[in-house]
Amino acid sequence: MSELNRPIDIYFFPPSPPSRAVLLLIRALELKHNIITTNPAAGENKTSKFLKLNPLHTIPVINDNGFILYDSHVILKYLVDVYGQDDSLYPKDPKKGAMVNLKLYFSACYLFPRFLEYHTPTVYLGHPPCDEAMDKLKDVLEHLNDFLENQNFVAGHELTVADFSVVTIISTIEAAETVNLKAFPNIWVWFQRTKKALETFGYEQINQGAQVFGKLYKNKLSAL
Ligand SMILES: N[C@@H](CCC(=O)N[C@@H](CS)C(=O)NCC(=O)O)C(=O)O
Repeated sequence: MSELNRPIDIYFFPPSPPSRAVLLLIRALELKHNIITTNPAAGENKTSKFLKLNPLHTIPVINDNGFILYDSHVILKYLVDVYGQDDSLYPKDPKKGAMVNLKLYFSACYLFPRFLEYHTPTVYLGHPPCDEAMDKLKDVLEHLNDFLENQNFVAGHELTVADFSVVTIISTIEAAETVNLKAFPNIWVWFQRTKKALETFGYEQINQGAQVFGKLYKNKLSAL
């Protein structure tokens, strides 16, 4: 439950990986919440009301008793800092915390942008997929695969918020069938392990949005 005992508002859209990462954490921390469905494709992120919350017009956004925050990676850390029963999902130890940051920034600056660069021209503009964007996506997956050599989760041996961020992107790639994830064996094993670890937080239900995105992408592709 939030500090003032009011539910946290989350502006969310199911196909959006960063939205799902935050909702999964809200469920994992058992926080009372209201889901405010906000569809960017329908311009719901560009209303003057929404732009007051987030001038960058992205989802997810949270409103925690008047404290407004956007960017999923920032929200993930904030929620554990404020509401975590312990610091396991985002360790307070500076070095362990830095390892989580490293992978959150990897997700924010490399994995998600390359995911978007490959998929969105097809989904939103009906353009054919671009080979160069695929090479860049595979390159970032190679790095993720290397990070996962000899460790169970993306930031080390324990599940952290970095896994929440990365798994919602990887599951969307799987649903869109853009890359054969089994060709990245460490990612594949980690993916199965992480889904299992997140099962009790409603992973399957929350992550149905990945299938929605996957279907949309495949429909656009077959219409080309
Ligand atoms: N760095 C942001 C990225 C969020 C983001 O790009 N969200 C997409 C949906 S997946 C969005 O809202 N796009 C609409 C727009 O950019 O106008 C985060 O992690 O929250």
